[in-house]
Amino acid sequence: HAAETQRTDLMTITRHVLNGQSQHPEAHSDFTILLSHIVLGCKFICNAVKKAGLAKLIGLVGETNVQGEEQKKLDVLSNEVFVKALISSRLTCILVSEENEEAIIVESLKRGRYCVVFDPLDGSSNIDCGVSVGTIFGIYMVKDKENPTVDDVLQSGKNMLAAGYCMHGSSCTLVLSTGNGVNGFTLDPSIGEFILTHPNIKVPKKGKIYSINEGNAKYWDEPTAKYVEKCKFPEDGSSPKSLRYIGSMVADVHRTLLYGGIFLYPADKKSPKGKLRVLYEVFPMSYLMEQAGGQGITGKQRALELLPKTIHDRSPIFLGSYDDIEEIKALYASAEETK
Ligand code: P6P
Repeated sequence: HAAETQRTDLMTITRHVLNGQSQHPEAHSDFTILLSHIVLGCKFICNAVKKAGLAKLIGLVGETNVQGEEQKKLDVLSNEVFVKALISSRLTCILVSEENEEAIIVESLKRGRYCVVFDPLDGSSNIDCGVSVGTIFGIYMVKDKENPTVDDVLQSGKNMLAAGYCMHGSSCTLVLSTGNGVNGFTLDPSIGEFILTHPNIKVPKKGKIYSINEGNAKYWDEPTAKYVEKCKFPEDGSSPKSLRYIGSMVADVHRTLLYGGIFLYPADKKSPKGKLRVLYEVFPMSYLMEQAGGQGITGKQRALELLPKTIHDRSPIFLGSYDDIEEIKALYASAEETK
């Protein structure tokens, strides 16, 4: 009987958010409607990514199709769908996308009170070899809906109301936090719904994996170099950590969230401010890590305390298990002291 109850009591993402999981009861319906439009965008992108391989195979992508239309690159298509889904919610007023140089100010008739920052297809260079890619998003409340300006999105990450990502891989998994912990949902394509499969995700306090592009070792600063050395040759005689690096942030972060360990994209001589973007990579992933009991730091400070100066600002980022982050935090702190 219990099994029967379970099967018919599907906890969809919409129900889960409506069940008061959000900290913003006053914004219940608005917030839920906004999230349902984000979910719609994620479903479309998930579907398009699955077809990408086939489309390329039969020569659709990047060439004209039977109607003579130029087939759009997947990241351009994903961006357009995501932007249109958000605007159609009539609940957004400023959108920042990795694909758009300038912030999008929604026309006043369709304006709402939320700002959404997103990367519609992060890691898209990995599509052709079938590596998982992802959609990353964060949500802010606008300061003045009548006069939205770019300052409404140049807020520190601790003001974010919600953040999440959708990983487009063997299955489509959406991981979301609205400020009350982190939950994972898997798309059931047969009914087109995201079903709760990973309730209340907690990142292990310490992990056995470190995740960094070792090809940049020549450019690392001393704290990162020392930390990676400790991972490989632990001084306390414990076994070395394993290296896992996929090169697609959503995939590397998802593994870190579930298995523990640490993901590192430090600043280095090649990228003095780091490579990853503050608003739609560093903030959403740091928000999720903290909500799951882990940490997200830039080396010197808590990542969510950063105040971006421009919408495409970059920052170094270290994400993952609480104790692993404490170790690299100590190395950066002692490097500061000896300056
Ligand atoms: P690198 C993908 O291009 C991306 O933006 C992130 O998804 C990923 O974590 C990072 O860059 C990989 O960068 O320099 O190691 O190839």
